[in-house]
Amino acid sequence: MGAISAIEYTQWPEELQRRYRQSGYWIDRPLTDLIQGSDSAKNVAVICGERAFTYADLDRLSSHLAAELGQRGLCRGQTALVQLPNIAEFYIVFFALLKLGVAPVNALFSHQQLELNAYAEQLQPTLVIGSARHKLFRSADFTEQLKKKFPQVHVLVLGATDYTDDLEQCLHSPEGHAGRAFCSPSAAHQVAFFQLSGGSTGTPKLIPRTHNDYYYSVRRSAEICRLSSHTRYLCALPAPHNFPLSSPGALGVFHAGGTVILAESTEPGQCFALVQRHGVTMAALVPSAVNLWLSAAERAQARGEKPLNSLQLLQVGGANFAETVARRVPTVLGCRLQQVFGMAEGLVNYTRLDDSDEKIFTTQGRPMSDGDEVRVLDEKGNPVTVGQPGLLYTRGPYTFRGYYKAPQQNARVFDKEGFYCSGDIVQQDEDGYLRVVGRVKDQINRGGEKIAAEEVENLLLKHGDIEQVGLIALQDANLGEKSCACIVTRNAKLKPVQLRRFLREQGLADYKIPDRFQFLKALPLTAVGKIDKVALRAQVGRRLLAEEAI
Ligand code: OOB
Repeated sequence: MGAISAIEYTQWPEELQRRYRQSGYWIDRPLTDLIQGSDSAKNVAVICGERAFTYADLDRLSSHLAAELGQRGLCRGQTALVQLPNIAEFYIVFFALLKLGVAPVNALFSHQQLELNAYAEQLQPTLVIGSARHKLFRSADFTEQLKKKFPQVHVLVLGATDYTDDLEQCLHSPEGHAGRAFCSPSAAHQVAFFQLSGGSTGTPKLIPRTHNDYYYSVRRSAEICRLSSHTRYLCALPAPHNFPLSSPGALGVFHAGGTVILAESTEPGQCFALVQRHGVTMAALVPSAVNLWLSAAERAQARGEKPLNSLQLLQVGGANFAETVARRVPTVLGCRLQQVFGMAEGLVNYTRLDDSDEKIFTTQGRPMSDGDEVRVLDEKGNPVTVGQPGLLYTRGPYTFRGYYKAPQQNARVFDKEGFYCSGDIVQQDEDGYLRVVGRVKDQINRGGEKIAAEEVENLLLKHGDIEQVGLIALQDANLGEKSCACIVTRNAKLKPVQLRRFLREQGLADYKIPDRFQFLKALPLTAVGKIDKVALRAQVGRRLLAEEAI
């Protein structure tokens, strides 16, 4: 038997806990309730390729897996590292672990060794679940290395490998102990799982999410988006991300008894076919994917096709969404638009379905809950006047109170009253709607995928030829932003291709590899000797303009 103890995390102060319960935000129920409602047992919960899973299937398969894992000694209070693509097993594993009280972190499928190792170091997992579709799990090397570091770890891989147990077998092994008692979910006020932070620091941080806080955000999001058992939701963004998981995402759809249709990516060809085939009513996209959908829809219309006929609502969030593009959504895609400005740390803002066009096209929505406290402050910490830009601070019934085991970072991003500073610069109008107008965090938002500048800079600094490096964002017509590594080198012959290889060899996810390298004689510094990113961006911007003019 493993540890029964609960995972330590920063809790809300008692007074707020009381308030959140009294207001009905926290209902002290586990997230496993989401798939156990008796009304929807026969409804289809997930469609994945040619496979369909009812709620009863999700419940049975996740119980089965939980029992199987329980047999192997996994138990409440332990943690797991999971990496699966957008497939039904993602949800089966998620609920199995919740039933066992084992708290997973669900890594993105694009993550590589470096990210997985960083999560494992922080969590010390007892279980690792991967997919043989990912190169890390196709051979024994990575798991052997994990087992050396964490001798207690069990590894399960989906898809046949010859070196470890198959997840599929665990799901479908004889029903022998499905009815046997196994550990129960962690208490509702305890950690259910960990969300991934986009981050701005050297190592990616983990966000503890409790049953109480997450379940509330799911219920409230489903209500705002008016989900029902007729909702057919396309999950095309990476399933673990907070947007397609809970805003209202797949969990919101499960709460309403609707159907989630899984897509491997947001690529329009594949998605349009799924929308048409399954009568999708709602989808969630990042702005860069919206551009591709708009072009593809126009091409389809020119051919006299209407692939998106069933689509009623398109949610867009994760990165800056240009107003001009927002205005094209209803006319070109023939559906309503909802802007979503959220974060894995908690706070999610939505435009409401019955808002005026102006609000929907020009703002990123308002907080979902009356319990959300939002402050827009200037650099000295004073509130700005309505409509003026300032830093976003927030606390509330589903906004976390601290990254996992990261006291230094927590001291930086929380104020004395427990408000979290998201690093976004926003304007709030008289109705409480927010516009995201900039950010102070050292992060690149590459089509909704967040890159912490410091993480990539630290890796590049390990290269013997590099003296100084600063990673900055460059505007990009397709992705919104791309990353550019500005480098001072002692080797005039150093080439971008060598640096890209150097980063890949360290196991860095592809989306974090700089799109561009700019070699400079020196980097501008601030008065305290840090790299002046504002000046650097301006300098590189001027240079690129000059190059284009040639
Ligand atoms: C979502 O979550 P994360 O954790 O990947 O990223 C959060 C950050 C925000 O702090 C902000 O910088 C940016 O992403 N962001 C937006 C935005 N939505 C997120 N920037 C401009 N406009 C927006 N609409 O990205 C996320 C989580 C839940 C729902 C939606 C998005």
